[in-house]
Amino acid sequence: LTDAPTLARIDAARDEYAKTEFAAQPMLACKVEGLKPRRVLNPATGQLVGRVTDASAADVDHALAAAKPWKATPAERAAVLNRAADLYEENFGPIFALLAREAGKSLMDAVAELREAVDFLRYYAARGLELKQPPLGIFTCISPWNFPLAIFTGQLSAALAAGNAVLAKPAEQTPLIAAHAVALLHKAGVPASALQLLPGDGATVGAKLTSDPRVNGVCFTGSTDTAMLIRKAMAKHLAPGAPLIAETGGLNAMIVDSTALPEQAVRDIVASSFQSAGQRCSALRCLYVQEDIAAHFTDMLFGAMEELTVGDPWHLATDVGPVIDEEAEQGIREHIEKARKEGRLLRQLSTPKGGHFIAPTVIRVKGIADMKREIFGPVLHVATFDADKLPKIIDDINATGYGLTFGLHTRIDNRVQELTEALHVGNMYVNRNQIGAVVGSQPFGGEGLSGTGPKAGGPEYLHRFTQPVAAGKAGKDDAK
Ligand code: TXE
Repeated sequence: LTDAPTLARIDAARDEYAKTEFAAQPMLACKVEGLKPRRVLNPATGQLVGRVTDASAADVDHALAAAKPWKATPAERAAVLNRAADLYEENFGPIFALLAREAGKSLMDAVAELREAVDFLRYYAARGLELKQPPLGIFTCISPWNFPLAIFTGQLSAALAAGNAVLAKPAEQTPLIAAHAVALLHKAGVPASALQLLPGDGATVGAKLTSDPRVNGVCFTGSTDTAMLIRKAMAKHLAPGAPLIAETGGLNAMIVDSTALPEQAVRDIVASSFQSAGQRCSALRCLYVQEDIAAHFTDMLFGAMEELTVGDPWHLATDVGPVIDEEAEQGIREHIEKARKEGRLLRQLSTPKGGHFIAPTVIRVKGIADMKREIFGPVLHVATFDADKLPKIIDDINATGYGLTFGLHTRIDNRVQELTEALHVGNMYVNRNQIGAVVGSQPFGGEGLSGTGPKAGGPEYLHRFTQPVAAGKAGKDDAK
């Protein structure tokens, strides 16, 4: 990341886009009505980033009527998506500024996210050339705010590469970056009827886009609760077998045993729990440290935490930015306060004033079974274990019902094998941080309450956006 040319581009973008006022509105293949514009604020400073006009109920209806699958050869579609990838790269400045100012991304996270979005465009463009089946028709893509460019782009580029028409609904918190991305995709040559943007509320715009019988499939990333609502709505209103491709939450654990290299494990834990202010579905939530090294190890961890800088991500020195909004901040604060009252708060850094900041925090738990829900912020829960209790820990992790990521720091070969076989998780990371995915080579996705599969950025993914080969098989994977 921190090579000289990238830093020079970051500097130029900061000079040019520090105060730019961005705008977003429904981008439809027909007349737009829209609601009254609302303000989008920077979660680190409370300052205005831009204004968005959300889609009205009539806009949603018109968009559904105007949507048309993308009539082009696979080679033509691939060329357009590759051109869009070039345009994303050329637009580093505004994209970077929007990721930092609208989504509160640190500079490092913003650069990595742009890279991932570009990778998705190029990867699905290439995979689309291999598809034998026709598109399903109209796909609704509903995305979250925590990767407002990468997940948004990943979903729609997969649906488009397969030839579908896309109705994209970005998260309420991050419509500006979504509008910027759609403008670039249109400029690259995606027809307006194949890609329409419908910013707006989940409960109205999102609900309509997942319960209208004209929709043939839904791609969703967000909370497990919302995925359940969508599944119910689809079962009631959409044609039988319409796929739901869902990527949801996680309750992710890591085990550090006494053979681990402590410096490396500490560095990886800090990144896994606190990078992106813990707002990653892959983030580490519950750490198990082997009892005989626990005292020394947690001291090292607290020492490493002290080096983190919490603040406005606009500055290169910032490691941990804000959480996304007031509601997120309050929910996490309540969780921390409860732990404080119960005497389980082990460490918390000091919190800067002004924005929606939560300072990195460590809370003691007996085990993952104490955690009832995903705490989507920079809060790490720590438990200790004796080696003979490993089978119980495995059972507890599996019993959460989630199955997204798992981290392991060990130098015992058998242990890797044993845990790989025993744990129901989508992505397991050994002796490294528990972060993310690499499009094409390390696909990402979970099991159980964490998602339906197939993994994003992997070879199977695009097939779910096409008509199934054998009638009657579709929908089998959606029964979760
Ligand atoms: O999610 P929602 P929120 C988890 C995380 C976080 C929690 C709540 O634990 O604290 O979810 O976040 C749209 N029909 N993750 O409230 O509500 C909504 O408008 C159709 C993990 O942001 O699921 C947005 O576009 N759509 C996660 C999208 O769903 C609806 C990332 C996600 O919002 C809808 C985000 C409805 N009825 C949150 N209701 C991850 N996997 O990384 C809402 N939406």
